Amino acid sequence: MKHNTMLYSQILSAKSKGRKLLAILIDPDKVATEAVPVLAEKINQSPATHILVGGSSFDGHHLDEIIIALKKETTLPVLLFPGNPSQISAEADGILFLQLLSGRNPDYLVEHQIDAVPILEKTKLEIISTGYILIESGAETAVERVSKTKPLSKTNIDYISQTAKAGEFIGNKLVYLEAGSGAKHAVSTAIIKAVKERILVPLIVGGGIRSKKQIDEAYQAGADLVVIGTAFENDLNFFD
Ligand code: 1GP
Repeated sequence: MKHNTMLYSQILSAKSKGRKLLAILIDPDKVATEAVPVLAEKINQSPATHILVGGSSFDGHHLDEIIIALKKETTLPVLLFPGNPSQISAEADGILFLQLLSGRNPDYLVEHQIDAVPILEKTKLEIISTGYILIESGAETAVERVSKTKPLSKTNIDYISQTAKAGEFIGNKLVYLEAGSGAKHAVSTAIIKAVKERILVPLIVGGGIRSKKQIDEAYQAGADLVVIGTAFENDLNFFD
């Protein structure tokens, strides 16, 4: 099956025009299908440009239903943000095909990716190779627990940007700096700046961002796309 290709071009075009992107993350473990219409209405009223769907330990059980329900109510592109290969749905538009570059667990560097191939080959999902870098954020996060990997030290900024650049050299089309969902501290602007200066591909930043001010600071520092999960989950009027 031929895979879609439009979403990445749109991200590149937004980056070249300096148009900042915003993704709302939906963790299907925390959302019932019946709740989607209200959620989607709020998403439509927000400045979001993308919807990410996924979670660290979700088993994929009602993923298709959630995405079908979302697509009924909103025209925003839906990108999978999977914690494992069971979180693949042909109903989405694309997938962040993640490689956990900060960790040294082969499952999350290559094994899950190989397992995902036969599933992805049956879909048209746009596959966007994404270097995923977990940064220390003050407490253990679900990504750390589930992947059994350590985040990168937030003080070794040069090593973080070196890791991001390695992702780009490997062929990652996006780099995602992740503090972890509900993180105590978001990725610092110093880290975002250093990574931005070193890479050419678009930069995603997420984890622990709780205010509009923090979103703006991440953009100012160089994030092309900011991800908001918990703050919106806790307050559907977050963007009002
Ligand atoms: C998590 O980066 C995302 O993978 C979003 O994090 O839930 O803290 O917004 P929050």
